[in-house]
Amino acid sequence: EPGVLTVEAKPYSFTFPMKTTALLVIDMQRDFICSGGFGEIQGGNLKAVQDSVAPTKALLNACRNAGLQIFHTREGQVPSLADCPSSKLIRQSASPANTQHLKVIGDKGEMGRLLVRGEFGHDIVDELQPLASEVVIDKPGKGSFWNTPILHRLKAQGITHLLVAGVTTECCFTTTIREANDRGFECCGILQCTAGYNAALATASLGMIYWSQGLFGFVAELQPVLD
Ligand code: TIU
Repeated sequence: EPGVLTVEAKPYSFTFPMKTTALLVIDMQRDFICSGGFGEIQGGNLKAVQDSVAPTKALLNACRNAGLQIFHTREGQVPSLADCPSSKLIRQSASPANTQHLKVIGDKGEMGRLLVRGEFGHDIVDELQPLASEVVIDKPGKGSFWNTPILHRLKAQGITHLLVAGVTTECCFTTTIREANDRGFECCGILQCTAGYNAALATASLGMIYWSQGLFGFVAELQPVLD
């Protein structure tokens, strides 16, 4: 069928119509990837996530060249933190229950206030900056669908299938795939284009996506998708 592609994937090959497939790039923000950002301050190992930038750039270029629609997300709060649920703030704040984190959401870091919209650290890394024609979704939570317009934006464009990239695998990447799967989108995560701060959890998270004949979707390697 013209315009319909099939790539090798787990648990079995992933077939997607180019016209109704979007690339979704999750949270490739300085705060998660650069030193001195939120992720590193929280104890994140940056090497793996930094290594995912170049493959993600290759995927982004290929999808742009193929005319796919591109969606980017950014995790962050409004400056007042009014959209940050206490459950999120408390467990990442300097409370007696938390002796691990020295700085928390909204505190001033080297790249501005951590995970706050409008700050330098909140924005997407230089290599993956969105084009003016691409959609950017600002999300207050880990998933991309809670408290954002992404469902409506995807529906407005007739999107049925998602190629998913971004960080971190164990957090926002898989949360978003689970949310998207429940809303009827066929999702395929791209292995080399996602990474986490905890390798064991990242691997387990990817395994869970395609476990049991694709519980939440598919996982493909980058090269077959580029080909
Ligand atoms: N984007 C994303 O995954 N946000 C996180 O908070 N990740 C962590 O691993 N903490």
